[in-house]
Amino acid sequence: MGVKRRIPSGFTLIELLVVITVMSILAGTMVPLATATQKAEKLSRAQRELDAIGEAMEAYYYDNASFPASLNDPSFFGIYILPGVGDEKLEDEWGGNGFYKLSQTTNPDVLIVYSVGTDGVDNGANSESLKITIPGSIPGLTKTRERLRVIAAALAEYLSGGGTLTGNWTTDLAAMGLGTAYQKDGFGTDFTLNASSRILTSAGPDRTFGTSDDVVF
Ligand SMILES: [Ca+2]
Repeated sequence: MGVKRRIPSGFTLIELLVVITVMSILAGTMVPLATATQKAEKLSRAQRELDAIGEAMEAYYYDNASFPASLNDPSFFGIYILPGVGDEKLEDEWGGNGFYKLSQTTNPDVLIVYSVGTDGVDNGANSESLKITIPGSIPGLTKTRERLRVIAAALAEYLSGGGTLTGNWTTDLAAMGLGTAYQKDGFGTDFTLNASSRILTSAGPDRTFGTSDDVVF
């Protein structure tokens, strides 16, 4: 009767343990590397998206003298920004399915569009670091100066043609032959025209006359 010899398995087991150990060490170094790469890609993608949103917001402000209430506002979404074009998205890279967040102060209007960041927690616009700040004063003043130039030219022509001013802005504007498109500055506030000094004034970004940001022409 032959005695069945058991195949010694100890050596194989040690080998297996070594292989497992080596693999786990390798996996342990590769996973953080992959994670770091993914994180860097997400960060740069988020920055690109925020930049694109910022540009679209400036264009929106130029046309509307205010910022939209939200990113999916129908007057903004799909008109000033087309998600999907140029890899642009409105969804926060770390916000689940949520959009990037908006924080707005007014008079002067400043909009901050921000991501909740890698921790996925909304710590507020001031605490978050991945954000873009858009001052409405830049597009607003561009529009204000463009309108002032047109009004000043029309005013000069009107006065040289013997026209007189009443001091009532809408009346004088109509008399100059300009439509209501020129009634307001780039912040949605009516210009004023002093009938005697013939000075045109915009209340500026703070929408208040008599402050240092007034634009006088
Ligand atoms: Ca002002």
